[in-house]
Amino acid sequence: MNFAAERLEIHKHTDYNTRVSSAVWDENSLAWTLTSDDGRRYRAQFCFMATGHLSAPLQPALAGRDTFAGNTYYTAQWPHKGVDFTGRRVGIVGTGSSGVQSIPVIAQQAKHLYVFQRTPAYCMPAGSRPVPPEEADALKRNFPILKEKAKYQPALSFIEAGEKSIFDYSSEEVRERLEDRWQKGGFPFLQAFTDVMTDTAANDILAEFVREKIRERVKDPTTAEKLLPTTYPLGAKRPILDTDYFEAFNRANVTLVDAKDEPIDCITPKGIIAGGHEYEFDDLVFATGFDAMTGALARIDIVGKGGVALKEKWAEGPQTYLGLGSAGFPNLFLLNGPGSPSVLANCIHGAEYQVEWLTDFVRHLRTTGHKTIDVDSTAEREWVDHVNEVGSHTLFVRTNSWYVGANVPGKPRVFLPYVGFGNYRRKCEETAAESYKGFIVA
Ligand code: NA7
Repeated sequence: MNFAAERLEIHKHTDYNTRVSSAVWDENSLAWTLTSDDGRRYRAQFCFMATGHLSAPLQPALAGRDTFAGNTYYTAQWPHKGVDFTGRRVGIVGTGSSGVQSIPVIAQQAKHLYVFQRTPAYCMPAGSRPVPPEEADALKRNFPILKEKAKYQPALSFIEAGEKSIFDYSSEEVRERLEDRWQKGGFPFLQAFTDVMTDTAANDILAEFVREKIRERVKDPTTAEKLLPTTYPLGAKRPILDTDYFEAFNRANVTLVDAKDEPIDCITPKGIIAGGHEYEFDDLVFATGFDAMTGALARIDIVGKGGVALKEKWAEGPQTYLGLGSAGFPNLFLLNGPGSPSVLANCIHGAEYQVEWLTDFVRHLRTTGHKTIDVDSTAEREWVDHVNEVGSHTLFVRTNSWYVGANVPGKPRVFLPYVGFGNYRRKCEETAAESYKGFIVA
């Protein structure tokens, strides 16, 4: 990135242990003052908030949470040296991606593993495998072509997305198509047809396919039944890729504690009481998720023009233009921010596109002799409405998930990402072509 290279002094301040606690805009010097936990202060003309969309871990609101006398681990803050569960009794709360991916691994080591499930998960096989060198070489050679082809794809991904409705195929063709994608593993299964995330009837067909697979994978029919997701559409909570998740429940040392029969009452020094029964263990793992998309920004006191705090401005939900900036917070840019495709697209390539776009914008600012970039509040309001309008046609908004902030008590229910990278890129291109319409350059 040329912009970073031009500003090499940035690297002088690189410190991996620095946690920024506040960022305050100074209207006189037209710069941000950043303060870190250790009291050091930094001045910056521009702030790029690459703070992550799933980087603010949540502690679950469970009675007695901090009374457990054994070791407590959060999947989001896993000890870098690793944890050895050999010979230990372990309890794990949460069966989202982190739980699903930890459970089979912990089960292999632990003496006994108790899995506390509140909502069963739809999982698709990850299909992870060693890639033979010649295949890896071919992929590397083709990478620029694949990247070019993906540019206007809805998820900015290399996946060959289906181009027709599921109802354009016979049931045999649907089955064949799904089975083929299932065997290959990964997200292509979800993208076999155009209407899986917009039409409940289409979604139901894939959801039932996944439930059939769960019934095949889990030997005990009662346990299998408890693991079946039935209360929400497939993909409306973040879809999960698994390796041997359901097979873990075939092991004698794994017990599923399902909230339908045994909701968690509280945590105790010895373990967890669920449905009136106390499950005792040595180690407790929380795989309970994140304050997604806005959590990391909310944990920094960001104060913009006129002393307005970002937290106040976003009290009813995030307001951004293109997910890149928010009116009243000049020269502060969001990467993979709310209101941008972010988590619904390839996040790495999405952020790369935003960095390049913003770099061009900052270069434009400099060449035109200006100092600040702010967002026009009308453009912002229209963009927020557009994000909601597009989201309202999908099944995402009908489900309680972190996509809508439903996993954080008190968080306003707002659909956070923007659906459709292709349209987003076109809108960003138009904006730049029209002298950055919707932004205020001064
Ligand atoms: P997720 O996907 O938010 O999953 C959190 C899990 O924890 C989920 O099963 C929750 O159940 C469960 N949970 C949360 N709080 C509680 C309480 N109080 N009691 C019982 N169970 C609870 O987080 P992950 O870390 O797995 O994954 C986050 C993202 O990282 C993921 O989407 C990928 O994009 C990568 P619930 O479903 O709310 O009933």
